[in-house]
Amino acid sequence: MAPTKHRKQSEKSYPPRFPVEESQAAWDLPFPEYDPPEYTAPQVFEHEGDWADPADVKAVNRPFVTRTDRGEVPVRVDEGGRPLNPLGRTGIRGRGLLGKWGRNLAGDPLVTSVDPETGRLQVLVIERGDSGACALPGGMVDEGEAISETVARELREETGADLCFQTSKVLYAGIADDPRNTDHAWMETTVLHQHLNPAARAGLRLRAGDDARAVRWADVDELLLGSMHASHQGFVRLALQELQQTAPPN
Ligand code: RP5
Repeated sequence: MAPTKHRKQSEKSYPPRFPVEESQAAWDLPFPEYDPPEYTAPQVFEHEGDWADPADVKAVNRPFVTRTDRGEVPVRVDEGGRPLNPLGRTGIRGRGLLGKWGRNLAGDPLVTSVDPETGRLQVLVIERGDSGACALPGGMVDEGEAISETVARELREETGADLCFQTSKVLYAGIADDPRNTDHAWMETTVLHQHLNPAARAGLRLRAGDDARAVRWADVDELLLGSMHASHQGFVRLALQELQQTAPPN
């Protein structure tokens, strides 16, 4: 999935990104004029030792790695020891709103089912409290948490739905094209997919909570896909392919 948002979009609190075209993004390519602003949100410094890393990157004692098709591989670091975004320049240095240097791990539940009234395929989405964007009800991995636990917990907290993901299909695992990404901090997510039959769908008691302003079943159409947060549009397209390759959904 080609990243675009993390070079062209930002959170409201971010300074404007230094303009970077896709052709200028790779760290190997010389770009002497590249002079992006440095930004780490105040709340990141306030939560040092809690969900955020120390301000001094040298005090971090884990290896900086990224998930690829070949498994986890080390990422490059700059002259100050700061990890470099594997997708290249983003137009902002520092960590922005992200707590961890390097990758920030998240999990996303992708729950589909068919609308019993219209017969259309739908996906369970939330309206995010921060940006108002339509999104999968995902969130950050807590220390020591298995990904299936993160996905089930985030789904429960944000939508009220209680599902088990221990045997769910991993639809995607890797970097997310998130508007919070910077040169030195980025989101990496694992997406677990579950398709519900009519009885399982009818048994859910939906109620928006935590970071979600609203929760709903949304028809999977271009209008929805074009408005989704981060890489979520791509994830729903992967789920569609998956469903088309298996039995037609019911
Ligand atoms: C996205 O941000 C991930 O795919 C996940 O849905 C989400 C995690 O961030 P928060 O919802 O916790 O802000 O990149």
